[in-house]
This record gives sequence, structure tokens and C-alpha cells, in this order.
Amino acid sequence: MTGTTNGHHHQPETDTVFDAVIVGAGFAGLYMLHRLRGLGFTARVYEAGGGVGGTWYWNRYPGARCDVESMQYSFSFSEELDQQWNWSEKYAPQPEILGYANHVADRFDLRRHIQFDTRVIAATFDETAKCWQVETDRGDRVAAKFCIMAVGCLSAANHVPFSGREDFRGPIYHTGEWPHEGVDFTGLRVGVIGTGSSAIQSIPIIAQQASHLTVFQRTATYSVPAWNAKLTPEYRDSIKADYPALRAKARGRPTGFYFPFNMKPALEATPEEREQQYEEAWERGGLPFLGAYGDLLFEKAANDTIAEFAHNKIRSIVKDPATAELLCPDNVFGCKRLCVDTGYFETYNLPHVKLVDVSRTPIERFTAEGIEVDGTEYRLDAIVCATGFAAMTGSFDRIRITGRQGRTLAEKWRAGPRAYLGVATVGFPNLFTITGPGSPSVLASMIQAIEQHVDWMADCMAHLRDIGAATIEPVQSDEDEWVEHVNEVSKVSLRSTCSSWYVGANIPGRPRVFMPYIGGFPVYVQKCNEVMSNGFEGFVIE
Ligand code: N01
Repeated sequence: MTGTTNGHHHQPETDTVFDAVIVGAGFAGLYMLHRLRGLGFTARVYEAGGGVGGTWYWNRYPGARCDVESMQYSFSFSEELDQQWNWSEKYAPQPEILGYANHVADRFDLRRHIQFDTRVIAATFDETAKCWQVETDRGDRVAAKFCIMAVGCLSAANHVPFSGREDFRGPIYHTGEWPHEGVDFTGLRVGVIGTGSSAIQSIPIIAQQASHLTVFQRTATYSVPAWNAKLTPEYRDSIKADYPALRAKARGRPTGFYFPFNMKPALEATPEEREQQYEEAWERGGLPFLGAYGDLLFEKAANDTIAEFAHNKIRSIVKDPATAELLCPDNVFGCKRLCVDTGYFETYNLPHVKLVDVSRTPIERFTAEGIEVDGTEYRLDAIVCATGFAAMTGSFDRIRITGRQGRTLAEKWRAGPRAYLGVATVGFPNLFTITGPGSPSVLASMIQAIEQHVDWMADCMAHLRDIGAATIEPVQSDEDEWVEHVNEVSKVSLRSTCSSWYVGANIPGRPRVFMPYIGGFPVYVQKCNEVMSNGFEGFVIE
């Protein structure tokens, strides 16, 4: 079987042996490749997309941008890179982040070891040769001592199997798989399904183009204004004057990024003090709004105060009282991932925008002309599914990963993912999972979480080479204890109490397990460092 990668004829590789195969060329795969090459390892990256960037390659929907501030949503491993790259806005838009990923790939000459347009379909551990056999959809069959999954936490799109999907006459888009040429909705009747981060960013822009916009909402979402702005050279320079200090402060925070955080409990403040504190935090905007008080994600009564403030904001912005009530979430504030928006709630004041509640009566079916809910047909020319992802484990499910004794990872993780420190899992020697389940991952700033994992794994691989070891694999009891700890710690937070994608609840049939580690980035890093300095405690090295 032959094919093309990036337009070039591709002759499948069948007998090459690498030190490592890396699956994915997002930020995780790029930095892993850079580190491994620096250590003198041979590595091949396989990337399903036609370019680097991962999440930022696929998520090109209108309004896509990061909601961690640009000056922090970037690699910290190269001081020159930090100094020379200039972000244009407080929150960088998707094309700029993708430009940054491309810049990193070129700057560190990474492309020559990446094979694009190639999806890894299987990885099988050969117990005799003690290496991984990796297969791609291009017919490649290569061997590698290490197999490193850099597949992303939010990469496998959730395509809801709505009945009648194939009957709809117009185009159906998913925000996470947006056409590269872009979509012009001018003059069209558009339906958006979902009100998570992707929907909240795209709805205001789609509303500017569409002749009519219908938003189908199952669960209302809390959102805080971004107050996005151009970055001035003076501001950038002030950070660059001591970038390492900002990076160090960021690593010391539970979220892995720095913002002012008030540790005082909300319940000890008077209602007037709280109102003022929330108002000031709202004016600063973005995810740091959750840092208004220290107990907001731990005490329901404290959370009720910020929820009430947010409800009042929605009611003050949205003019139609019935729509405003529908937009007021009735769940814990910040339990589902907090959204950050530009003009989201204001969009519902436009005469051509309508909100349809599908919480009690779900979307019945797609018809030739639109979407039917509760016997009413909403006539549409195009449908946007902003229905999210099979989070944390969905990208693993797409690859047949087989470990010792022919057992697959899908079988092992059927009742929920199990991994030691979120980096490796028993039965799958030399398989590393960057930002895997059981690590801070999506609860930290992703790039900082990625750097920490990659550095740990690269140092581990160098150590194994130094001592002449063939394999590393967690000890069962240590893995069990870690999984138990991840679970226990999640119960302390109100975040474990709602039906979010953190617990796999957005997709019917998935096990309900809180997947990321919520104990905080610094605590986690300390644990990883201790494991390493104690000679990879909790792992069997042979
Ligand atoms: O996906 P989501 P997303 N019928 O899962 C609804 C990151 N991200 O792509 O809540 C009707 O949050 C679903 O309803 P419900 C960020 O971490 C970051 O928006 O399950 N509706 C929900 O409203 C984020 O959290 C950025 O009841 C259905 C929506 O679809 C994560 O990615 C930007 C449905 C899915 O929301 C995922 O965000 C974008 C059905 N059958 C994303 N099925 C930034 O950094 C699902 N829904 C800015």
C-alpha cells in the first residue's frame, strides 16, 4: 500500500526500528520529539493531520481562541523562544496559536521526523523483543522501544448519533473538525447544538453572519467575559524582562498558570464585600474569576454566592426574561469547565437569535429541512454540532493498543482509565501517556502540564538507557493506590458533583469516573519528582 503525505508519494516503512514512536504532533508531540532528539534518541512522529498543532490544527471554528492568557499559554523551555515570539492579543486567536506551533516546528527543525496525514491504527507490545510494533493507516509497520501517546485530551470529536442525520439536506459541521477553507454563513439559517466553550465562542460570530440562528441548549453554562484586548509592546516587555519569574510563579499554582487568587473564604465576607469582590473579578474577567475566593469550589454555600452573582449578570445582560432564565445554569458554578466569552449573552438580544431548551425534551431528529424538538421543526440551512469530545480517553479508543498477553487498553480501561501518575499503565511496558488520565492535564494549563510530563518521560528514558534497562512498567499496587487517590481527592471538590466531560458524563454509556487529577499541579509535580529521585519508585525496571 502506498499513499501521499503532504502531497508526496509515500512508500510504507516496514522494517525501521526507532527508539521511540510518538503519536501526535500537537504541542506534546512536538516537545517530546525535541527533547528526545536532544538526548540522541531516534524518533518518528505520526500525525493524522496535514500539519502540526493538534487541537489548534483541527479547531478552526469561528471565534476559536485560547482562554489561558497568551503570555502564559506557550512553551517555557526556551528563553530565546519566549523572548522572540510576540503575542498580539491577551487571548490569542486560533490562527496565531497554530502559527506559533508551526514556528516551533520550524525553529527546532522538527518536521523532518514527522510523518503527516498518517494515523496510527495499532500499537502492539512484543513481549519477546520487548518493543512496540506500530501500524499506520498508510501501511507503515515500524518497531520502537518506547511508544509515546501525545494524542490530546480533547481530540476525539463527539459525533452524536442524532436520528435522521443523513436526511438533513444542508451541511453538518463539528466545531472540532472545522473545514480548513472556513465557512461563510452569510444569509443562512443556522442551528448550533451545544453551549460549551466551543459554542460560546462561535455563537456571537455566527450570529453576525447568519440570517437566523437557533441555539439548542441542553445545559446552560456559566461564562465570564474575556475582555480580550491587543497587547501593547510595553506590557509584553514588562513580562519578558523577567519571564522565568512568571513561569516559576505559574508552576507554583494549582492550575499551572498565574493569576491573582484570593485565598480568603467567601463565607467570611459580608454580602456587600462579596458583591464588590465579584464585581472587581468580573471586570478583570476570564478564568481568574474563580479566584475571587478560596472556598468557591469546596463549599456549596460559598459557591451559591458566586452562582447568584453570575445569574444576576445574565439577567442584567439578556433582555428577554424567559431567555435569561433559560440561560441561568442551575448547577454548581465552575463544576463544568467555566467558559470565557466575548458578547455571548448579549447575542441573545439580537432579534434573529433564538434559544431552544432541549433539557426536558431532547432533539428528536434531524429532518430534511432542519431539527425537530417536541413536535416543532426548526428550519435550517446548516447545522453546527458544538457537542464536544470523548474527553481524556477518546483518542486512545481510536487506536488498538495491545499490551502483555494480548490484553487491549480498551479492555483494561472499560470501567474507567487506570494509570500510575497518569503517565504509564500496568500491562503496557514502555508506553507513556502525555497528559494522560490521572494527571492534572486539563485542570492545569495544558502546555505547562505537557512540558512537565515530557521532561519527566525523557529523563526516565535517558535513565533506562544509562542503566541498560529494557522496560519500565508500573507496579500494580502503586497504580491502584494512585487511582484511588485521584478518586478520593476529586471528592473534596465540588467539580466532581455534576455531569461534565471530566467524568465522562457527556457521552452515554461511558463509565463515570473523575479522570483528571485535581490535587493541584505543584503537589503532582512534587510526587513525580519524588518518584524519580527515589529511583522510579512504584515502577518495575528490567
Ligand atoms: O464541548 P463541551 P466544547 N443534545 O463538552 C452539548 C476545551 N475548550 O467543545 O452539557 C444536545 O463543553 C452539551 O450539553 P451537556 C474546554 O476545556 C477550550 O464546547 O452535555 N446537546 C454541551 O453543551 C472545554 O470545556 C476552549 O448537557 C448536546 C455541548 O454540547 C472543552 O474543550 C475552547 C448533546 C458540548 O460542550 C470542550 O468544549 C473550546 C445532545 N445529544 C474548547 N450532546 C478554549 O480554550 C452534547 N451536547 C477557549
